[in-house]
Amino acid sequence: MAQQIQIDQPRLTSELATLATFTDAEPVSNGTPVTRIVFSPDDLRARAWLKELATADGFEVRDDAVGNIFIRWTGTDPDAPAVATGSHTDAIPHAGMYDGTVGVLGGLEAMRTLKRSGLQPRRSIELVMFTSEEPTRFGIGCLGSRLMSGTLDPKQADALHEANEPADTAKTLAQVRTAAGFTGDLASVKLSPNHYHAWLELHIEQGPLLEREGTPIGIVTSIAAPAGYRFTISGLGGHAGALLMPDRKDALCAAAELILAIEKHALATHVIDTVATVGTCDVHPGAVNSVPSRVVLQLDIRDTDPTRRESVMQAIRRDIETLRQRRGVIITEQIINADAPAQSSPHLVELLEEVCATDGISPRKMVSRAYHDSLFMARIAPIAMIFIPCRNGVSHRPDEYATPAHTTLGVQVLASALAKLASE
Ligand code: HGY
Ligand code: MN
Ligand code: MN
Repeated sequence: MAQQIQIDQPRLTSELATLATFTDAEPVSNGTPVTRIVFSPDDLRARAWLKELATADGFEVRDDAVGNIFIRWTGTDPDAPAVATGSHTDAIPHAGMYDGTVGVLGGLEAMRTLKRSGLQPRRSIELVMFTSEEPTRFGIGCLGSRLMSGTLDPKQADALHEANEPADTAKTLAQVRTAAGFTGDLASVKLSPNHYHAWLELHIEQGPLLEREGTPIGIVTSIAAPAGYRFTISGLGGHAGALLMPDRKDALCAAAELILAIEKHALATHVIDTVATVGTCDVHPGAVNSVPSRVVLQLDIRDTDPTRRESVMQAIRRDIETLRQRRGVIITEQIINADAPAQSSPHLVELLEEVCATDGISPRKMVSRAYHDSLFMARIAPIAMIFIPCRNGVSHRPDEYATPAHTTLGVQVLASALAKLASE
């Protein structure tokens, strides 16, 4: 199959660049910054553009009640469970232009290439663009794939509030999605476990290993398990001049100790797979001459082993108890998500190895420390992921970069694998 697969690299590169223009991020000198928050005007423009491309290619296009987009090439056996691929096009603030988009536009290019090659797939091949893979707007990632796989209750999802807006003005997912035109019942998003025959996702590695080892293709064998928590630290506010130090219950000082305790306990496992990040810190009232009375921290903690991840949380909770007593502050914990890791299908891993061998590629098997929609698609289908290198392992930054050659090779492997799976 490989010899007939001619990926249109110039078109793919140009479409990635066009998709990157759907952003309101300020230009910078060292890269292409992209901010594309779910259901923002830029996100809606990107969705419309993608649908136009797919329609022009003669594929069937639909979206579901939460805005997941499905681009389908119907096979000769239309009732057989389809082979699916895809990723996301939403982007966190000041991110890069390759995270997710390589899997969406690469998937589209793989389907076009197979169609151009004259393939008549038995199984339909379907490209999915997921809604809200990033947690930016509603505080939890993978909204579209969680609902699709039945791992998020539809009513709970609709009641999610915008995580970074003041409580009294934050909109719910229900309000935002219906305003964007997605008015269906979220319960209809869920797919049955045998809806897809197989699921593949092409993505940049978002780490340094492939580039460091000079390997052009990674085959993901497992996806680390992410968990998210919100800590609210409540102390005693007051005048920065008049409130004397011994009388203070400074919420931000307590938060600072908690952040360092989180780092300490993540490092204490001495296992490279344990990672913990406090990515947001909201200080109230946030005035230079006012002692912080309340701080809200969001913790992102991940591990390939959920038991080890939980042991880190237990150690953090012990330090929280000490902090409460010593500083006289109140610290509450709210769980946002605590997901299980996902294992790739051995059959799909082997199939990707065969495709790489045929194409003369020596791939590397690896763990994905970033989460992806594949983490949840694993609940309803056999999965595997294809990684391509990204420069210096950088991601979620404007200088995120994948070369056209690596991107094209990733799409070529994806196209060959889709063709094989569609004839199974
Ligand atoms: O955070 C992640 O792992 C993904 O990029 N949303
Ligand atoms: Mn991301
Ligand atoms: Mn991603």
